[in-house]
Amino acid sequence: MKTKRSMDGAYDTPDCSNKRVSNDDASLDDEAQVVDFVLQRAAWGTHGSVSSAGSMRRVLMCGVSYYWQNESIPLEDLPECFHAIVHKHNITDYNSVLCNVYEYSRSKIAPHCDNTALLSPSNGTVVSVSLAIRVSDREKELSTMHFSDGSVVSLRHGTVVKFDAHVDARNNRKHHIPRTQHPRVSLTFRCLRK
Ligand SMILES: O=C(O)CCC(=O)C(=O)O
Ligand SMILES: [Mn+2]
Repeated sequence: MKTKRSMDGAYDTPDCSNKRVSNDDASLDDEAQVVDFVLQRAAWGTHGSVSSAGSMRRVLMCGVSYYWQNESIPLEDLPECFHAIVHKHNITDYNSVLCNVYEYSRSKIAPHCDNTALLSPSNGTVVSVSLAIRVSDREKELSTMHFSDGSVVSLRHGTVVKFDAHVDARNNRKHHIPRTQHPRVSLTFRCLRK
């Protein structure tokens, strides 16, 4: 994978170059298997001339496509480990999973409201599950999520953030992730209009 030149011309140092936590898939727990699955398939997101490379974040789209035009993996083709995580966190009523890979210290997401035009009008719930890419980072703060009302959520392995994107859009409450302390994957579940 290519690294990106920063404004001053220096290369950003990868915190994680697609590190597998083990070479033996059978020995991985469900979360490590999901991380591995996402790392192997994620790519820069493209939306017209917009690329997620600008924020050093790869994406993997599953189910109904949300925003990014990348090819999407049908939900029924996801491995059992995905469903185990969904079950563990009791996540229901979704038809779209956008996986974000924050593998560089500069990996981030700029302040935004989610694209509510794409969401089901009657269900604006967004659920984000954080996973540490490295098993050795599971006890650490991986990153922080900031909301424009001043609230800050510490993102750790297993942290679930839930918000209603319709309510947030009405209140112009934006969220952003300024930087990555330790490589993280987020699984973001949405119910999109069909
Ligand atoms: O990575 C996260 O936890 C949130 C990602 C996000 O805000 C988004 O995909 O719109
Ligand atoms: Mn968002």
